[in-house]
Parts: sequence; structure tokens; C-alpha cells
Amino acid sequence: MSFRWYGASDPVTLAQIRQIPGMHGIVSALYHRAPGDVWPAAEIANLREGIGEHGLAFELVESVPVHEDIKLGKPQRDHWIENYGRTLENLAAAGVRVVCYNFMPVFDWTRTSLDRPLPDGSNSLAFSVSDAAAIDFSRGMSLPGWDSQRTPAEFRALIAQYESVDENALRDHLAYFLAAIVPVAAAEGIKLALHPDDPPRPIFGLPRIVKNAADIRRILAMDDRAENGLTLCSGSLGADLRNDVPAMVREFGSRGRIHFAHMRNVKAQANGDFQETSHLSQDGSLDMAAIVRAYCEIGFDGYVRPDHGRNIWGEHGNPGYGLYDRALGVAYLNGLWEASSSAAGA
Ligand code: DNO
Repeated sequence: MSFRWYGASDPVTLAQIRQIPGMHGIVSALYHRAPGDVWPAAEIANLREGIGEHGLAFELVESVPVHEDIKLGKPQRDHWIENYGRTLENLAAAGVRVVCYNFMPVFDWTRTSLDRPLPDGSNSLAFSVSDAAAIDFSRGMSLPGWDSQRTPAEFRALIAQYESVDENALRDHLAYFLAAIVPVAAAEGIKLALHPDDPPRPIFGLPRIVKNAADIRRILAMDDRAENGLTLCSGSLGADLRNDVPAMVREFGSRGRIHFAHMRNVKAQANGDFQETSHLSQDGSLDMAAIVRAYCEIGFDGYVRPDHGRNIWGEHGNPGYGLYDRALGVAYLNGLWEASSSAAGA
């Protein structure tokens, strides 16, 4: 069991995280480093030591971002890929075992609200297909969570570059990246864990290639080694009601390709709208017990973390990453796991 922590600037402290029952380690990154930078060994060691002082392990990174030139297939990509490999070497030397990354053009996770009210008085992240469609990048933009990262003109210019990159081209660019990076990961003892697209659909006309089981099969077939693996994010994939998350856990997990399980629940609609909920099955669209049972049945021994939480009890943390609701999520997941594994006689 692990917990995401954004470093010294995170309002949640390591001392608090350590008191959550069953906590093994921290998921973190050098968040101040720009995509493409080589992560210096000294900064990684510093992060690991700070975490270790609280009795927590640092074996998981989320994420090492993939430079946009790699996703676009630009000539400079070889330089950024080489840097990526050097970062993996430095992480391996510091004891990191799993590196989570994504291959979403321009935007990582996307929501249209960061604080939509829930009936119990809490609030959470939400996505509305029509609100997303109404965002007009030519008139400036307002996209929760992303507004401060680039200017509207920069976003427009970047999005325009993707006009010639369709899903097939993006897939080719991923294959090119994996062909260079999986051997480095294998040599260093690092498992790569690709995060699915969130939401699992094309947005703003940008291609998306990690939306469902068929997409994932194609990607895993690009290199059959375990190092070419997955972060199986229940909430990202579960936002498309056609995705059967327990079946994916069985299919990809039994082949040893899931290295990192992100666990959260989401209330999804058939049109693609969704709102994040508590982790409890009855609050959302996902059967969390069935998902945990699937992991238990395949003998999963990888890493897991609670994913986003609601804002509850007056907390206003990083969007989705407050302490309280994620800690409740851990307690619930611990219970599901204990019940499933004792039922299975494990
Ligand atoms: C959102 C996260 C994602 C994830 C990246 C992985 O809360 O699950 O931002 O870290 O997509 O690269």
C-alpha cells in the first residue's frame, strides 16, 4: 500500500501518512523538474532520504513525464528519450522499482470541475462532455487544474501540432519510445507502468490510445517483456461504462503486466460524464469488492494506492489529493483485501 505525496510543498505530511494503517511507501516524483530533464541523482537521493526518515519506502515514481516531442514524433525526440533513460538509471540506483508514466497528448488528467458538490455536502472532481466541448482555446481558456501551466497561446500552438498526429501515429510514437526505453528499464530492474487515458476518450480533438482493453492489448504486444507494463487505474478506465475493470485485472494482471493499481470509484454516465465519489462501491459505478477480488485471485503482489479522494471535513488539499478521503479509501481497501484474501485462504 502506498500513498501519493507531492513533496515538501504538499499540505499532507509524511508523519500523517505513516499513521494510516498498513502504509508501506510513498509515490512521488521530482515535480519541479520539466519534462525531459535528467533527474539528478542527488535530488532523488534527497527525496528518498526524507521519505525514509519517516519509516516509509520510496520504490515508486509517478510520474516521469514524457516530453511532448516524443509524443509528436519530432526529430529531437531521441535527445529526450536518451534523457529519459538516464533518469531511469538514476532512479534504479536509488532503489526505485516502478515508474508510472502516461502518453496523453498535451493534457494529463482532465476535469471540468474540481469541486462539484455531492449530496453529503462534500465535493469532488467531475467531468462533463458538454462543458469540455464548450471550452474554446481560441478565446483563452479555463480548464480546471491546467490554467496556470501554459498560456492559452501556448496551448493552442501545441494542440495545433497534433493536427497531423492521429491515433495510429501516436501509437507509432509510443512504439518508438518503448523500443528504446524498455531495454533500459529491463537492464535497470525497473518496471514501466503506463497509466490509462483520463478520461478514456479523445478530448479537444486530440488522439488517445490507452482507453480500453483492446488499446492495452496492442500496447503490451509492442514488447512482451514484463517491463512494458501498466498502471491499472480503476477510476480512469471505469469512467467508460463499457470497460470491465475486474476482467482487465484478470487478463493483464495474470500475465504479470500490472505493476501499479490505482484504486478509486467514479459515478459514470453512458454519455461519458462522470463525478468522482468515495471509494465505497455503493457510492459509484464500480464494484470495488469485485476489483479487489480479481487482484487477490491472480495473486497480485504489486503496488497499490488509493486514488483521488473527495474534499471532506473542510479540507482543501491538492485537487483529488487531500489526506482525509484518501485515508478512508486505504482503510476500506485494506478491509476488502483482508476479507478477499482470507476467503481465498491466502
Ligand atoms: C491523476 C493521476 C495522473 C497520473 C498520470 C500518470 O490524478 O492519476 O495524473 O499520475 O497520468 O502519468
